[in-house]
Amino acid sequence: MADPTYTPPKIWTWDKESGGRFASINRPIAGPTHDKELPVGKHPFQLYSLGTPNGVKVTIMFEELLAAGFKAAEYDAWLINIGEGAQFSSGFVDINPNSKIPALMDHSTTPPTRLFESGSMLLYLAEKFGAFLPKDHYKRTEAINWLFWQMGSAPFLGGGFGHFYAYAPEKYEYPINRYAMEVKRQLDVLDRHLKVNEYFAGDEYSIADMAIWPWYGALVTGAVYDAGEFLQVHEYTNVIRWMKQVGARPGVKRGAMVNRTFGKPESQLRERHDASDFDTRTQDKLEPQS
Ligand SMILES: N[C@@H](CCC(=O)N[C@@H](CS)C(=O)NCC(=O)O)C(=O)O
Repeated sequence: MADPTYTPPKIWTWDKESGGRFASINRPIAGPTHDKELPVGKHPFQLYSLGTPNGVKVTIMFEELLAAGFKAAEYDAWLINIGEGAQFSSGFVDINPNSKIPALMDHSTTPPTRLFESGSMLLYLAEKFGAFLPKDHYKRTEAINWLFWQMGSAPFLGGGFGHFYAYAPEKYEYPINRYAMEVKRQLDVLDRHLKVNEYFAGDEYSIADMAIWPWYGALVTGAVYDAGEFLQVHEYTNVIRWMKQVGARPGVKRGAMVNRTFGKPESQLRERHDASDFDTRTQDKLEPQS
């Protein structure tokens, strides 16, 4: 049991055995740990990712673009296993110096363009294809407001609440209280907005919905950190209405399957290199149960 009244030493030192779910991959230094080139497939976009909420934002955007008829949005989605440290390969760090999924290359430009940070990818793709970002000045600004809200807020949900409630080796009241309060405040922010707006940018579905849905949509289902009862997520009825509405979109359903390594085998398309992979390469087809 760690000392609950820990007094920080004068100089912080790295405790490699600190415990917690991601202790083995967390380091206080950046840069690659090993040399490895990343594979490059046949499509203009090469995504290196995993089916976590941050990864799913981008696969939803690609599937929505393809569903809307933008054939130039074809992409290969390669699996990056962050539990095994694949985000620290030299090839990955060349794209994302921050060593976090998702990382994306656009090979349709000369030279190719690197992208890191899921919000940057959503904005880049929306501008490139002229889609899912309203044209109207006020709605466009509102979509970008909420896109940046998500980027700034989700770390309190994941890195704050999720870390201390679900992943830390021991439970402490102070950080769990602090972050439960913040996450409930965030849910109330969303709930009040969605009470008077169909989507985040008003009546237009946009990249803001794609950014927020994988985190806060999942949270109100109770699936995230198994915290539905603790946070009383059923109270946020407007978020639940929006979560169901967005979740019913075919592009969202497909995007949520890509690079997914957990859940029902038929919901996992661990790598996507062709649209037909949804029919032929889900985990139930690749590894049929006997
Ligand atoms: N702000 C980043 C967050 C990305 C992020 O936190 N990715 C996590 C998985 S959800 C990751 O790759 N973690 C691996 C690590 O921290 O080593 C984004 O939205 O792209």
